[in-house]
Amino acid sequence: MTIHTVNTTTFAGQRPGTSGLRKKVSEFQQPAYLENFVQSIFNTLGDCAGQTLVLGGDGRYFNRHAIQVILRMAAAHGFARVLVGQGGILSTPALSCVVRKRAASGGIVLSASHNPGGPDGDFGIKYNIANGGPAPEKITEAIYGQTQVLSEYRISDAGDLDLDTLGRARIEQMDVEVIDPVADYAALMTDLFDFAAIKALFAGGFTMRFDGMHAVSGPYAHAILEGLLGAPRGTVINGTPLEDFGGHHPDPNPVNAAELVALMSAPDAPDFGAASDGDADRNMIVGRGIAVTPSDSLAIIAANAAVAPGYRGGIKGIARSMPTSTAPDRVAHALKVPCYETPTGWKYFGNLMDAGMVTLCGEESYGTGSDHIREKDGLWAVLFWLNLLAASGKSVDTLVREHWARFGRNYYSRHDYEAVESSAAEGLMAHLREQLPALADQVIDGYTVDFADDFVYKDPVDGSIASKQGVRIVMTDGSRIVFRLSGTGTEGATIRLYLERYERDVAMHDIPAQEALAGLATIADRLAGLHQRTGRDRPTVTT
Ligand code: VG1
Ligand code: CO
Repeated sequence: MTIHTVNTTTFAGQRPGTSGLRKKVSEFQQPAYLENFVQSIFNTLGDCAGQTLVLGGDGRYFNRHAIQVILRMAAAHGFARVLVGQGGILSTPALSCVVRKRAASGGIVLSASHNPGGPDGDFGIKYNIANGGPAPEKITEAIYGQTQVLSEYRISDAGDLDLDTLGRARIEQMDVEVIDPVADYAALMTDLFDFAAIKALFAGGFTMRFDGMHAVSGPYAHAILEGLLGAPRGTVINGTPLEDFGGHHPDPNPVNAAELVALMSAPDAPDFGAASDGDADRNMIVGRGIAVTPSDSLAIIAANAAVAPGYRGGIKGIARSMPTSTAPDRVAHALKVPCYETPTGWKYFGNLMDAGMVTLCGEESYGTGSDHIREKDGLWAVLFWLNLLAASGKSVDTLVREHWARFGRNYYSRHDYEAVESSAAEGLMAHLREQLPALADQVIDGYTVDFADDFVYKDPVDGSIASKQGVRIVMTDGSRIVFRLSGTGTEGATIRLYLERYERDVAMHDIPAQEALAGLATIADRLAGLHQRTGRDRPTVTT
């Protein structure tokens, strides 16, 4: 085995987005593309002598190849040890868990999460720091800086490692340990939730479907739901990870998981339905005839946190991304704990959790989690709901309705305009920004604008500033219109429009969401010139 220094030239566009670098597989397959980015991570980290790295991914196409390359480069960079998930598999939350439990210096997650996989799909890579969470912007920007200047990378010429057999091996001076991807994570879940109560629930005939969407959550769901909790076999569907996710979009929402939603509306629907995304950090919660919005799910978890043993002592605070509905704010107010509003992306929650300022975090994009790790966690949210269902004896529908009756309902929807021409999307955002100073106090279709701005976040822990995080138009009754551009897409630009309207009156809690939000959607279109600028007469995806 020899370590080689290979000359390389830079690639444009290797700037990490909302959650790491995501590109078409074909772009990653260019010679040195992956190597350059990995070397840029290592250059940013500096000397790694004596350190442990955790490595794994969601099993999509290119995952195995990337693992082998990164192992050879880590050996050349002087890491003492790499822990790699068996088969190259580690869900994003499991990787976060392993980094923390094994006191590693960081981890590399290989995933493009909810983006499609396969040779024509997407691939992604992300660095997580020692707290187990995504690297903050100052690190991702430093990595990007390296991608623009590096001229060589270092790699061992060692052969491929057997990733499928648990055990230890060596590459150069570096130890490699192939670990069970599920064990550490499953043990953590048993600490947090009342497994005995959930087990009794299943033993009593409670029925559930968990849709793994042929992504990485399958092995975790099989082991925990059907294994430890005794749910009947068949509870987990699409539970075998496939390199192309069976050709589906591993993005759990009522559009992509339409089959599950249909099943949950059928006369013989199971009691509970759930789904998870490509890398198992997102969750969708469905009851009989009702899909719970992620914002409501966070609020309901917060209001009932004490039912789970891991949260019996209460929660310290909540954080939500800015576009997420304000439903959790009302719960925080009632619990007399703070609620923080952060930019989109889990990396902004890390400091708040590390400082002990918040326990629960969530995003409208089907991401929910807590300070048990530093990533959002799909199965964690599902287990929380199971714990709540077991403890309350109530249905999902009843729990949601009782929550609305107590706190009011935040009608909420996101409209995505995908693969719009980039210049049209930039033009739309610029046009909105120009109007912001003049919007306050204007009365539009019966709504009075309270304030309108481009969201700026000042991290209360380290004082760092993130600006241009989304245009928001907030009405005096709390209704909101938010526009931002996606930072995870790989084709053109994706415009996200988020709509929210608060309704206190229980008699008004049964309006279909799109109907309740139609007035705000019309205002949004008029202000942004959405349809005219994009040439689209409706969103690509409405959730
Ligand atoms: C989207 C979501 C955001 C989430 C991010 C990563 O980002 O809106 O809330 O944190 O995906 O999720 P964007 O920039 O496309 O809106 V995951 O599960 O893809 O890692
Ligand atoms: Co994900």
